[in-house]
Amino acid sequence: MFTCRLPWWRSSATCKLSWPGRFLGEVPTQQINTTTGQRQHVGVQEKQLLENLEMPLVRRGTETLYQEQPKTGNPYLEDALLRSYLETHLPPKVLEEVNQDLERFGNRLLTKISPLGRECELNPPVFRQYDAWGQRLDHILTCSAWKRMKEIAAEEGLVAEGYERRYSNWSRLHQAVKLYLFSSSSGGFNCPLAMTDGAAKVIESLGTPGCLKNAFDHLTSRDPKKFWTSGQWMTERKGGSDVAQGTETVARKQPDGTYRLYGFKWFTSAADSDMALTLARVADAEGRVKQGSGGLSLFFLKVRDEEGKLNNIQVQRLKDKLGTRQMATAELWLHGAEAELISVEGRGVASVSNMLNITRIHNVIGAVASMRRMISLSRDYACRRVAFGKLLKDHPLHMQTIARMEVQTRGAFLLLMETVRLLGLVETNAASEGEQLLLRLLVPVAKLYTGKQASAVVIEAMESFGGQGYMEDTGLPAIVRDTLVLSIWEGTTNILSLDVLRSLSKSQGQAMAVFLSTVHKLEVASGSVGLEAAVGRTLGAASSLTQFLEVAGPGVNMELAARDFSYSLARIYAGALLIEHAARPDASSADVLAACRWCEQELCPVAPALGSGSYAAEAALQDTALVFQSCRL
Ligand code: UCC
Repeated sequence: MFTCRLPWWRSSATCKLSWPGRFLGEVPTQQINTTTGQRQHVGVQEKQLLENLEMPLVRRGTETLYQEQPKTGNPYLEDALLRSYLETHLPPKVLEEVNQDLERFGNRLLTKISPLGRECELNPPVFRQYDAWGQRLDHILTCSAWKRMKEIAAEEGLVAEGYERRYSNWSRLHQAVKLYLFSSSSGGFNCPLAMTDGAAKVIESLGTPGCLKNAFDHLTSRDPKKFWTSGQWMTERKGGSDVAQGTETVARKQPDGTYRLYGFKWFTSAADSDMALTLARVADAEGRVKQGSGGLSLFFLKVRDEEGKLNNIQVQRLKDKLGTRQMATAELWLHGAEAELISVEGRGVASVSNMLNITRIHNVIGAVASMRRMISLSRDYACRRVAFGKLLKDHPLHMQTIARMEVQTRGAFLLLMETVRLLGLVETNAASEGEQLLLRLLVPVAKLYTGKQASAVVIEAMESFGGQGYMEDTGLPAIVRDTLVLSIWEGTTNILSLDVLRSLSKSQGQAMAVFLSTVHKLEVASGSVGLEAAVGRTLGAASSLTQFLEVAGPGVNMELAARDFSYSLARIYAGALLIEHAARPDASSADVLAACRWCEQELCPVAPALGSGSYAAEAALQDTALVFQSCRL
């Protein structure tokens, strides 16, 4: 029989315990029975926790796993990074008010909103197409908790906050933080809010023309009776990503100047919304339409009339999705839906991109919120669950795993805050040209990177609960399912990587110059104790990126490099933000550790891959061969 003789393998008669906030040192251990009858070594501090498990079998009725469920408190008060970020950046007067509002909101989330969110998950929308007598109904029935979420969203100003601008450029940040706290308790209602915010943004960008004033007032209302949500109907059968080629819907002009839309929308999220923005091709007098991006225009429509009758729209069916099941996503036929043209004809994609950039920021909010939620639960569980004679939190490997998730979440969080900070500046005309370009660049970078991070983190976090993480009634699988969509909708990772290239080429390299000069401001932090190496690695990665751009000539297929290039931007910029946060005089040791750990990873993956020829034309041929030759001998 093989016997391992390595010193770390031997069991110890004592264990080290650290309780939240204090170190208990070495404590005597004793043996105790658990539900499974195993005798485990535990410290006296854990005895209390395990007493329930000592209950005689006869009193237990059925043999079940018996433990307290993981719990979290006020999500605002428990989020040290969020609070320190706000304390660092908000002017004192704004901080005072925002702090009060967030503490109150955190309590509301904990006591009232979270249970509603769970109710939404358990009562997904139902589609009733016909009544008993064969009459077409097309009713999408949503539960009372979903309806209540809409009222709460209005009361809390979850969209309004961003447009009232009572804190000037900081209002967007305040709004984003509320949405971040709301997101994982919202029962999927964050999705309609994303599109509602995006629609308000489009209307505002158009100068809030008279015909859209009423809609704007509804979208940004704090009155639950008046508040509207909006859909964003972009996806058709031929194109989710390739909107320019895939959009078949035709708009026919009416004598009164309005339009009627004819087509089929394949994927319309929050189909119970009050209004929608959608793309269509305007037909000329002969019924011809222009193909491609230049043939697309943007339209506004109301989904129902005052009596609740659908606007010449038929619901074909609800989508059977992996997640976000709380929210109705439908296939819709437009049989002459009345609509108003709201963009310049042929400028539909450019106009709707204002909406896309906002919904992509919401996507980042959702990603960071899911990670934070799962880590909070995982951390709490680690303080309750005993395995191999001690709490999970006393297993270094377990804590290493959670710490890695924490580092990822912190990087993502600061990327989100930075994006929203820039958005606030741009919207209040306080941004420099460089900051405007940086915002345009960071939105796709943050969306694509955090979407992927969130998927990885929530799956890892699910595993930290063992088999319980896989159990539907814990609520954990729902969080995982809802997170997995974040790298898909609002533009997949590759589409967003190409958008990063679009933003760089449109600015003719200026955006890249601003990016690099912003990262180089880090040099001031290089004197901060404990951060020297992190600063060195981040600046080194920025140099590698610069070199990559210098040598990336005709031999490099930038499309092939787009994803690694975007990841490099995300990692370098998040590294810079983590270092900046850790270099504050009142930074915590966790802030410093997180910055250092983040910067230990490969910060510029595009550089080594260039060296190995991954972006050469032959590499593309090799990739194709690898994929297709793998299916035959
Ligand atoms: O899935 C959907 C709804 C789900 C619910 C969402 C809720 C989210 C909640 C999160 C909370 C948890 S709706 C469907 C989502 N679909 C997409 O995101 C589409 C993905 N595809 C793309 O993004 C493509 O890149 C396209 C469609 C934008 C490519 O279109 P084109 O027409 O081929 O692209 P062009 O020709 O390059 O761009 C046309 C114009 C250009 O401006 P000009 O003409 O002035 O040069 C571009 O610079 O549009 C401009 N443009 C942009 N401008 C394109 N994209 C952008 C942008 N992002 N920002 C600014």
